[in-house]
Amino acid sequence: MTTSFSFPSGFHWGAATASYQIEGAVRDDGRGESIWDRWSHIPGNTVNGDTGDVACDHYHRWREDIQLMQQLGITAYRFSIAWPRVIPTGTGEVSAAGIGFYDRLVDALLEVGITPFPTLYHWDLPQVLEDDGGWPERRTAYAFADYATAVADRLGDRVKHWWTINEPFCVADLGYRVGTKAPGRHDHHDFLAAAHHVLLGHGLAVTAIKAASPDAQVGIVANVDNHMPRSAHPADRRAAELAHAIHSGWYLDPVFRGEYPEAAVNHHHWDQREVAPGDMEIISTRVDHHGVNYYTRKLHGDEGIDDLERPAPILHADLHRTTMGWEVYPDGLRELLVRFNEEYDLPPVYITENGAAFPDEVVDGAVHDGDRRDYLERHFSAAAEAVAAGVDLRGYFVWSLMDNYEWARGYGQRFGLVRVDYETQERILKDSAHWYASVIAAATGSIEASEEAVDDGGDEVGVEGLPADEATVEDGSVDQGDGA
Ligand code: IFM
Repeated sequence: MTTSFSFPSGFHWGAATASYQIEGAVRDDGRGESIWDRWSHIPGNTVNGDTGDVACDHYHRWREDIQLMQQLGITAYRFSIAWPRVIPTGTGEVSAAGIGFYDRLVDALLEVGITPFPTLYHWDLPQVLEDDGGWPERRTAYAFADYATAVADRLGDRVKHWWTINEPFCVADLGYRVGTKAPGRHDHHDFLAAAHHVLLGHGLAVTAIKAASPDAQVGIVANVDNHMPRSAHPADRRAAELAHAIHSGWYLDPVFRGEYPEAAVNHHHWDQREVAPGDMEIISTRVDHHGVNYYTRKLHGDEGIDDLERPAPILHADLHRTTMGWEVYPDGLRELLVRFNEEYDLPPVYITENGAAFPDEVVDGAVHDGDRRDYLERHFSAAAEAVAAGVDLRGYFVWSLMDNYEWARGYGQRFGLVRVDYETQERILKDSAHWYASVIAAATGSIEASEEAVDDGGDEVGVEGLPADEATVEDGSVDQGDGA
């Protein structure tokens, strides 16, 4: 089987990580405590009591990790900046050592031609701010904007692509209502307030970053499952639409329309008391790009509301799933991208995360993860179909560059293109990494063009298995400049 997919010239081929999931070194160089340091150390909160204390030790091994990126040939790297490393006390003084780490990382990436796409907040709130009320407090949004200014002041001369918040749903809903992520609260009103203030912080940060770096491109990253009805029956469709409004619309409508979705507001019985005059204008400050994290779909029928107060998803035993329990459903990516493109006035879009955890094994020093390669290949194809349908997709970041700390699920879930042995910190490129390298090489013209390719105005990549020299590319002279 040969799968082909076509993306525009200048497409960013990337991989993604997040600070707490890879850095370790939680007490080095004056880093402050984060909510994940605190919460993951409470017995019972995480599988095996796993914490991010050491993780992939990336704080000390970042040079080696950049070499891995070079082996993959990625042209862009999405990482996150740890707020408690940069401002250990949450507000106020910037740590020279903390910002220095990211300063060196950015320089080293640029030196080897990898475009940095940092995220300012991937869940590691300084604990001191949580002790002061956390995201349910309005002042946290302003503290976030000040932190954004501090980082953009120092890195904005070189970093031109920014993400404010990663997955506001997880921050607010899972962190403050469901309680399965730090800080682990179970309070409906705290969730509503946190969700609004996270979005307010995003809007404030867009302006703050641009004030420090006027040519910066800034956006937010939302996690979006495809919530689908089991059938065309109106009750099934209503359940799926409500789930979509609660999970996705709640965070996207304010950013792209300046309002919350009515069905979800009614569902959550929110009186919107936190919404001050002018907030929705701040939240809907025009963004320059938009990040989509897609992993799976959820099927809904008229099964009522689950114990998390959401339309209950239908569980099928016979579906192909990852070890996270998530169904593999590539069409959902195309469908969602096309839907968002129709419903919102979208700026250029990036897939900021997509990938899969599978039960990898090391056999004679190799990891033959055909399931991950297949997952990625099918999702690349689905994304390319969305491009053909008119979506302005500018890049794709595979989650994740390497195996890492999967939050409350600990180290058992392996999402990486690169295998990490947590005892020795040895890294091994999995088969999927070699395959991805061949895709990138074909798409970026670093290997020879072939007559098999199709001229459709993009970079048509046809890749069949390994090694890299089987890949083909239409246009050998791909512009690797900043297409976004
Ligand atoms: O590991 C996470 C990441 O931090 C946020 N998006 C989903 C990934 C897989 O669960």
